Amino acid sequence: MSNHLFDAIRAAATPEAVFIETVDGRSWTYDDMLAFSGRLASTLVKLGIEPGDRVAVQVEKSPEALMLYLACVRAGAVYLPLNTAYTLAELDYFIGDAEPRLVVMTPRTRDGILPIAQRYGARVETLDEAGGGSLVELAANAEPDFTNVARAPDDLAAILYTSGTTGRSKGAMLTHDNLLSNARTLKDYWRFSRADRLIHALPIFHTHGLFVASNVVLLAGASMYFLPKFDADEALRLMRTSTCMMGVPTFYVRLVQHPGLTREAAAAMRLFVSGSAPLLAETHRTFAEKTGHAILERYGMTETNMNTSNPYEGDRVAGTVGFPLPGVSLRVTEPESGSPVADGETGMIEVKGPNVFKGYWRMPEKTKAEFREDGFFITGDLGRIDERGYVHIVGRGKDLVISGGYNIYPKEVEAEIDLVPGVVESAVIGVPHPDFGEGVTAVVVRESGVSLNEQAVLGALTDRLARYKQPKRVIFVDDLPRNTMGKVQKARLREEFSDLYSDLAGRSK
Ligand code: MLC
Ligand code: AMP
Repeated sequence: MSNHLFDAIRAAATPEAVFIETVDGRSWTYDDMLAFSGRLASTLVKLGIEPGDRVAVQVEKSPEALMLYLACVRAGAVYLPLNTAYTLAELDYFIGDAEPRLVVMTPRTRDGILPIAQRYGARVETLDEAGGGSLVELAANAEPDFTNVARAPDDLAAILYTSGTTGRSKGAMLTHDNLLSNARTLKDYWRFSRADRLIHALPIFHTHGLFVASNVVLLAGASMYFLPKFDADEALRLMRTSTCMMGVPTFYVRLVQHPGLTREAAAAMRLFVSGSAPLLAETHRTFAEKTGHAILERYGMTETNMNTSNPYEGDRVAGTVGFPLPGVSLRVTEPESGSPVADGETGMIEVKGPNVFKGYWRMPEKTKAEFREDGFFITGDLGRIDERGYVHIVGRGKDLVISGGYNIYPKEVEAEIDLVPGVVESAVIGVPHPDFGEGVTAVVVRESGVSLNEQAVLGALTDRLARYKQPKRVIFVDDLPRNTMGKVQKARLREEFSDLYSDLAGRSK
């Protein structure tokens, strides 16, 4: 029986070749991966997981966690990874919305999540960063030879939540073919082969680290160093025995500030990829001066996987995201009407192709609103295509902050701040931050006579919002600037506070 995504992964696997090495010296071959993901898949079936059931996973990064994703694919389940920074309040929403049959968490967070999972009828198992936990104990006695559950190209492989500009987060439904077609395209476009070793320092609960990095390695039969998190010293050390790295711009900002980044240090490397947020042209240039490597920037999103990429051979132009990938149609339109803009003009980026998701989980109206009649997905990113065909992202039509590659929707943060006693209203903006690209910043109006300070506002958010969503600074003002329609003028606030973090320049890690 055919399992669309996993059949391709299995076909690319060389049994004895190394698949993952960790910095603490553990190592997994492709054979190990097949056996362990088989044991886990057998366990999932024994636990009653049926095709289409969601398996929610909030665990620290480990090879075992990645194999749990593969086990879900093999068992026909829908993998639902959750950022480890999410608070219990946030998890309550995700678990309630997705209704997973199983929730896998770290032993450390079990007590907090257990009542939430039980409330929604989900079973609970654990997995820790060292590869232990109740799920692994169950798997120890399970059968490694697993007959994969049949899955067609259009069947769901994963749901990844992305925050919404209005209201609650939306679960992007990704099919087997969304993931497979995109990973195949990237493997070829970026020339991945068995000879490659990737420095994997991204989290594995978002598209970049989970699908782009891991699926490309798997389909190439390549190997990777798995780092628990990004660390510039460690990345530089591993560059001597690796060939590629994929990262968010913060990785590159930190690397160019490191005295160890030299031509010699990067001599064994063939490719550095950046994405998830805009890479400053200055970072691109400095990196090239220091190493001789032009970082390859590409553009994607949770709903679409990767859409564009600078070329492997040819000019990798700083400040652009390159060309639409093979099989991906991209156009720039008038945001309201959807009609194409004149050549070279700025408008809404829309995409269509096998990479584009199936829709938002249980939100048919939201799904409909974000697609045009002819099937193009409206990304919310503003861009233009230059005379050479390179796509430039020039802004966002959506009110979104991207900090260190994580998306933060101001509305979600504003809603929490507005609940703090003494707050009249708030506006959350992103302003330039030397390390994270943009720093989440709250501009708050407080009730007259109330002695509310920055610490009190931040303290009230601790248990409500993931750490990366919490403002780095809270500024108090008498009034928020508004236009004649009464809408808060965030552009004015962004300009007024544009230097807020400039004193941190040169001090990032
Ligand atoms: C950590 N912190 C952040 C943060 N990451 N704050 C804002 N933005 C972030 N991204 C908090 C920490 O909790 C900590 O809080 C403080 O900031 C300093 O932490 P740090 O030690 O400097 O952070 P570090 O652990 O080094 O993490 C920074 C990072 C990491 C950039 C390496 O955030 C990261 O790996 N980001 C990658 C995100 C990603 O994978 N995005 C892809 C999404 S998919 P305290 O408590 O100390 O104050 C996508 C589609 C596509 O976008 O196209 O790819
Ligand atoms: P996410 O919802 O986390 O998948 O984030 C997707 C968003 O990240 C896109 O809609 C873009 O706004 C942004 N993004 C991704 N890659 C790039 C890039 N190379 N340059 C600028 N923005 C990017």
